[in-house]
Amino acid sequence: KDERMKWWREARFGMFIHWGVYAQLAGVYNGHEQQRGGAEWIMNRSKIPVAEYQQYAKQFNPVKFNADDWVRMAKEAGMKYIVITAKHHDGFAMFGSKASPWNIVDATPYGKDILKALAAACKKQGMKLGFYYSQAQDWNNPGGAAARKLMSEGWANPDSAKIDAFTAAHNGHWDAAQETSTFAQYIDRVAVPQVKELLSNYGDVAVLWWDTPTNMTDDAALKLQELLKLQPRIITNDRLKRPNFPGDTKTPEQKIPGLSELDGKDWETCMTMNGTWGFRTSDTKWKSTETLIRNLADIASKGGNYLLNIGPKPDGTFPDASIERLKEIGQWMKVNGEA
Ligand code: FUL
Repeated sequence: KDERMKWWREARFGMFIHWGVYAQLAGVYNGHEQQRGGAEWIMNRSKIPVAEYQQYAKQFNPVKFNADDWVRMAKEAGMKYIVITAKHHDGFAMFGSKASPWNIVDATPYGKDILKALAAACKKQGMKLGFYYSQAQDWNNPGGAAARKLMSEGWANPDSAKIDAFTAAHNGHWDAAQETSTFAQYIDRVAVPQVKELLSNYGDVAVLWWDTPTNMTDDAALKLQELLKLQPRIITNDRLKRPNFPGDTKTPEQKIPGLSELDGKDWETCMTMNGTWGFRTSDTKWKSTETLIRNLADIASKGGNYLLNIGPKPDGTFPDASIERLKEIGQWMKVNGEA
């Protein structure tokens, strides 16, 4: 394990990327600002019906996406690995998938596999690439889980009372289309085959980043964990299923542990640059470069890794404020970072 963990322990700094159809909405649904939560949660927060949400994919056409640029920006900032959302909770696969038509190749005018391009650019530039995969929550593929976030917590459809009651009675779902399969069927038909695709079709995969184990069973977790054998050197986190699937790394979110909280296990703090993981037009509360550098130094001095997030725009480019901060961090790293 030590040999396998070596590069990760030395890396210290990585780029998280949250990108999907939600970038197209950018925190606004039917003219209403999403209330609370990251913009990648808008389908759930605003209780957007499945058929309606899927229409946004028809607008998703990131023609300015350039994988080489992304990897270069990460590299110049001193980052040693990238973890991108292969599929977030909205169930949208950013890769070509035979397991579900709800993917970037089959459902968008763009029609190309983002992960293929990114994997090629990473290989060329010597950058490690990992995949975030929301194994349990999936609001579009039938049978996927949905965390219970009630409409009373924010704006939703005008007939919210009805959906609220439905949501409460249906395990967090708000649309009957979400319930045409069971969770076990969703695991077998979507999650297992997609993780197999991710671990087979993109060369070396450095990290598998599971998230939100809502409704996970041991049976489902074992099936997914088994697939990791396809990439014997892969590193995985502690979010597959709690508490009995600890993985390799702990994942403090938006916070840096104090010295007394450290227990000798490997850890990685993931953090946003503003207040959202997915792109949101109205979120302009950017942390200063100085704050970001202080966070990195604090984390590195305590033996952790810093996974700093970018929420690309729907056209495929990074927000200007993110680019600016990456550049400034890079300048500091040139003088102060380890080689
Ligand atoms: C959370 C998710 O629900 C957020 O959307 C984001 O992906 C964050 C890194 O993990 O649990």
